[in-house]
Amino acid sequence: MLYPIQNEVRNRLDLSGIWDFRPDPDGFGEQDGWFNGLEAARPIAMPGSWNEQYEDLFNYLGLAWYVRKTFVPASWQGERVFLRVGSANYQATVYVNGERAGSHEGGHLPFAFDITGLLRWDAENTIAISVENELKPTRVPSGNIKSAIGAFASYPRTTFDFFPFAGLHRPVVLYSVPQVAIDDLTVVTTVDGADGVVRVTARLSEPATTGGSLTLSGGATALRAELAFEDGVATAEVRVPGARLWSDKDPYLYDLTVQTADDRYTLKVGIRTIAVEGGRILLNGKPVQLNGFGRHEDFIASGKGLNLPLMVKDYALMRWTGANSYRTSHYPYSEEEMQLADREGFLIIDEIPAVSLQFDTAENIAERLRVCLQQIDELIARDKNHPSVVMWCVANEPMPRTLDLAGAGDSGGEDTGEAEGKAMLETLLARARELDPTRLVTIVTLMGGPQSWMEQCDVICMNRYWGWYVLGGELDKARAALEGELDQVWAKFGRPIIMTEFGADTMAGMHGHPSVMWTEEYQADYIRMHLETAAARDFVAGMQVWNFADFAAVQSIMRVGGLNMKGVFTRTRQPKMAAHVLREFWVR
Ligand code: GCB
Repeated sequence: MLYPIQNEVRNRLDLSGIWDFRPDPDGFGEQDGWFNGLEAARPIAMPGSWNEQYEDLFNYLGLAWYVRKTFVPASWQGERVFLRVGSANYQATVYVNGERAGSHEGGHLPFAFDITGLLRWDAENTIAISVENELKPTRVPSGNIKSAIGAFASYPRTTFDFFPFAGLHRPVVLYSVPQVAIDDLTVVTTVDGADGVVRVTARLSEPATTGGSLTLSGGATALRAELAFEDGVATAEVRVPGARLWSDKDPYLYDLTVQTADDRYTLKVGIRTIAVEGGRILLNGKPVQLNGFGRHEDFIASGKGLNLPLMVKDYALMRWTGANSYRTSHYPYSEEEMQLADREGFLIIDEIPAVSLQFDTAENIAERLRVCLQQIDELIARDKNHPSVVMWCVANEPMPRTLDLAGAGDSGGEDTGEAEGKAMLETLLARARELDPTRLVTIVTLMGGPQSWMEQCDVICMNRYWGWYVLGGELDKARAALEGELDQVWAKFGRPIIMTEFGADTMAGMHGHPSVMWTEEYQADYIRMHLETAAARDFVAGMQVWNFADFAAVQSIMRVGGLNMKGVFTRTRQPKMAAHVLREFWVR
């Protein structure tokens, strides 16, 4: 799943802009031929969530249609043309000139269909995409589940704590490639003394036996190797003497160009290694701390739609706090985000949309397992060449049927679904490892969940809310509980721990002395307490505050104004006091 690029042999036409739009709550669109054009259409921005663009569509999650017309440049004739959707949440069907081109299930990941045979070269083409985001128990993530546990009795009825934004969230593009194209590239880097070793596997769209080459360039370096394709696959290696390694401090990128008889593709490559040793995470053989955030793709008006100015600003704000890392909680972020992370030197925990997995009935579990495996396959295919991605996360807070919040994961003999959970989670971890043995894999665990679910993780990732959901207002007791749990988990597993979430809801502008819950002072004290606790423990390899910014959640008694307010920045990106605490600890 290569990112579409423009060069001398490949073309790309971005269809972002204002499209025609119409909700289809009764599902008549297909039989009434809405793919040919919409009557009574309203304008909508693509990319963008429809929920934030129209007040009457705020809670609408049913079927809706996007339509626009476009010419395809005549110079593309003779090439293969694809229509690619960056992300459609949740289920989408694409039509070109009235013909069905294909369907895709699952948000946050790209998909493409070969539409060469459906195109008109002498007239405008009608592109239609129907999308729906109904909340269903078998979807990932799930909704409308009766047995959902937790404090999130909410409207809409999600099992997760963020707004279920719907629509075309990332650009729809047309792109063309030569008949025999470079279909896929896998780049693996290792370090040998002062040398970097870059191993490239290239796959063609046809099982051809042919020649090609690769060039790695950067600074004074320009290294070349031959590619001998057999059955459409070739592997070659280049050794880079005195390589400039990629890191969070020096995110140096080389240009890798692969050339075949007809095609050419250029990719940014960072030479780096990632490993675990005892309680440390090693980047290029040296201990590294992952300091930063859990985040969301979320903003006023754009919803979960790609918002490039916001993205650049958020990186600048994260840098201002001294952060060098984040997790793509709770779904894959845009490809543009990952490119920026490579360039800016952020260490990414890359997560599939498996948030709050439930272990209810065997049929539901099996169906979700199928979807999760597809999401792992698609995510790794998309992101495997990003140096910034250091870890795959296959689930956030899988949910046992009952929770032991006061203890550390001993539910007292009840049937928690621990066995079913373990079987499914270990299948997911194994899949990620099999597809990419070069990165770390993990599950982000829930407070009070079974510790046996951590057993196969390279790094133990813990979301903990001591001092908020448990022992709220009692930071001294919370500190003792946190210390006790961290030390116990370290003693048991002997692996690095990242606190992937800890946070306190905070109403910007609310103050208190003494500090009480919801005030800026309380959040600042809470975060300071966590960072001090971590600093005293070498095995804590990362601290990611929940959350970078306030974000849209579902309506419930837990979420003032429908917002989760655990951001250290407000939704409009103004710092709360806690952001300055982060600077004290992280800016070096
Ligand atoms: C969690 C979830 C996250 C929530 C957060 C909270 O554990 O992983 O999605 O938003 O808690 O604020 O409750």
